[in-house]
Amino acid sequence: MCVDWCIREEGVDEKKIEFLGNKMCIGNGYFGYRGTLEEYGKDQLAACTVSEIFDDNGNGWREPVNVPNGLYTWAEYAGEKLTVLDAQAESHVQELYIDTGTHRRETVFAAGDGSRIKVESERFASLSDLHMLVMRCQVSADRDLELRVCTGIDDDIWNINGNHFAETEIQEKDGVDGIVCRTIQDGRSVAVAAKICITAGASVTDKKQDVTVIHASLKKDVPFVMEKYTAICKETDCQDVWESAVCCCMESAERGFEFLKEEQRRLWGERYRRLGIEIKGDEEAQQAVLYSAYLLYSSAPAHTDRVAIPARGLSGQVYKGAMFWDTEIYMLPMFAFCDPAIARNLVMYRVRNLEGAREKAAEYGYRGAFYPWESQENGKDGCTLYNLTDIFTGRKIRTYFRDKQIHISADVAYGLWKYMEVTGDKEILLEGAAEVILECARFFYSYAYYKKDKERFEFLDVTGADEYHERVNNDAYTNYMIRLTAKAALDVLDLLKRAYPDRYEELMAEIDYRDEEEHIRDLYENIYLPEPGAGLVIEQFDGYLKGEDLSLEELYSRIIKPNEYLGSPTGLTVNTQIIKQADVVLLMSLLGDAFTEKVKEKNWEYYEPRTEHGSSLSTCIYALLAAQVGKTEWAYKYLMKAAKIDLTGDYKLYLGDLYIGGTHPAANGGTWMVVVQGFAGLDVKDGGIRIDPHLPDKWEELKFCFGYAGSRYRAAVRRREIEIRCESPESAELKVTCRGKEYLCTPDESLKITY
Ligand code: IFM
Repeated sequence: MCVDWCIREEGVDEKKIEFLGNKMCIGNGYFGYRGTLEEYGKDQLAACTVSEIFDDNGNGWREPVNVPNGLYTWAEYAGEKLTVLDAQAESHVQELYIDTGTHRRETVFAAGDGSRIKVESERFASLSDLHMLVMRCQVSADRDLELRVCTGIDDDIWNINGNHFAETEIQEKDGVDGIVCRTIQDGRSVAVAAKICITAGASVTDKKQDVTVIHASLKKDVPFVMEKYTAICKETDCQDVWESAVCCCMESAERGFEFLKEEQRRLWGERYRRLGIEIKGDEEAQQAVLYSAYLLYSSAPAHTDRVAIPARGLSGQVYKGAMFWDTEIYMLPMFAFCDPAIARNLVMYRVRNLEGAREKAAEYGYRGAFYPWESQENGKDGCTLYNLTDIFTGRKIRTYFRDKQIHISADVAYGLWKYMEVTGDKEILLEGAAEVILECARFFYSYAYYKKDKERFEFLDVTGADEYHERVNNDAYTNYMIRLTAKAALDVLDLLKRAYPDRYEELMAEIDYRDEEEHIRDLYENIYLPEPGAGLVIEQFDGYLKGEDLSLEELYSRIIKPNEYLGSPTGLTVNTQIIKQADVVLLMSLLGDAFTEKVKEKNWEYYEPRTEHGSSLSTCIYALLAAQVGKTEWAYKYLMKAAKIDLTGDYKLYLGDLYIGGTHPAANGGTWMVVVQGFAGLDVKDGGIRIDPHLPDKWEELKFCFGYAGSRYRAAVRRREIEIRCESPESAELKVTCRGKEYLCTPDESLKITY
């Protein structure tokens, strides 16, 4: 496979510091480290964000904590700090190697006396020991000279809402330096420890205010080399965080940089092999698609189901480090098809947090489970009621994201159901997934309004996927997804009765559900589903089509201030048909079989010019549906927007005065969906899979891997031919549908379909 694994940026540009911090981010699901330089501090948004530890210090809202920066390092020569912020950089390059998850920098400084001093570093977030952030720095010069390399653990760190640590204790043991911190709200401990190993170059070391100063005598072109093994240990998985951190540092130093880097290559290689994506004829798309997968994997909790993937990954604290419906709808598909152990963690996270969802439903006077809009590690909703600020008046805006996005519970149920369909893992029902689906359905029944004259259930005062229009009635996406939840609940009940009758009886008693079945059936049979109307368009919500129908250009011409908020209650899109993100189009891309090709096409064409793509969740869905209905040129255009979002930085940085920068895992997951579920047309269908390709013109061949019901497959889609090979010898036959015809894929020979 011909892939350019290196993402590269040349030159120093202070305006790009924040953007590169996201673009060049590394992570291993345990922590993320922004793509900043070693000499950077809080003003450059240097941050190591950990998963699972959140804090509310009373200054804003609860957010994940950034821990002290163990990579903090710079060189000094002749009294001058050799950093891109202080000195003249003759050349500078920053690179991210996604095949090993390694960030690299190389800067040549031109010193006042004419000498050239080169500073290089490499770092990675280890996949073989998730606690470890490993770095190697190298300094060399074009003549003999004396310089200093300074390195420490910087505890004056960037936080959106200010300091999160009540106490920080400096520690030292066996040549390992560190800091143990305890959060303000819950007193949770995190330790950051670092061991320095000088592996080349004569030097003497001393300490100045917790910074280790290394005096290095450089010989012309002979580098000074230092390795720094930084461990991050949290009390979520370490009994004594400091002792564990010391141990981790020692062990990693023992294994050494090269060994750990080889492990990175092997472990990242396994991930890319699981995806198996090869795009022949389009190197640009190939790189962007793999980069998206890299970012998504970097934030994925392979080690735990205590958290899922935050909306901005582990690239910082934005969006409160919270997990949204983005996980189920956008990120889960790639893992369900390619890495089911991670998919299981993601769905089990919701199972673990059922209680929080029950409490939220009760808080609003409903029964069942109302999942949070911004879910944190404790399953509670981190969303504040006044989430935004009006930049004209400076007043807080009462938003209804938390109160009215009831579709989240349907997305959770949908995700669980899809996970089971793809992986065949029905056992998860006995581990709590059954309750989740049943309680989500119960919530919807308790929320529903039965409209007597029309003899149907309606859903009033909700907010759909399009957040610009809040508090609407009968949002199409919401209603269809609720029906699906009711169906899933009925199927769960049937399955339990048939396959696990004892558990069924127990559960009915435990959650007092016996009478509920009839309610859920009633809801399923009598819910109002907006149907295609004039021009086959499904109205996004009651009255949407009466909104002012204007172009995006016209809307933009009305903007007064660059970051003004366009949505409810007073933004420019209110009372217009301009929407923030895919909504009806999302519905059709997820529940494709419920609509005819013509209806899908017409709705895509209607909503596309009216969509502002003000959310990173939008373009991938327009690409997905376009690919599914054979609008491949449009699909390709939108795919590239989604796949390159974190490469180009083409995204909103502010909602009003709220900073929302970071990486975009939903778009990253959506990118995989477009390629595999859009262009190859893969989905589960009737106890097998369906594959209905529509390749973009320039793609000669698309290869990918997927799993179904515990077996692994490799597929190659060409212009007129599909080839599927089973890679699990003990598999049952797989039913494959293509263009409406059925085929069987057996483990011993590859299936070739001409389409
Ligand atoms: O969940 C999304 C929402 O749909 C649009 N605004 C951003 C959220 C987090 O990505």
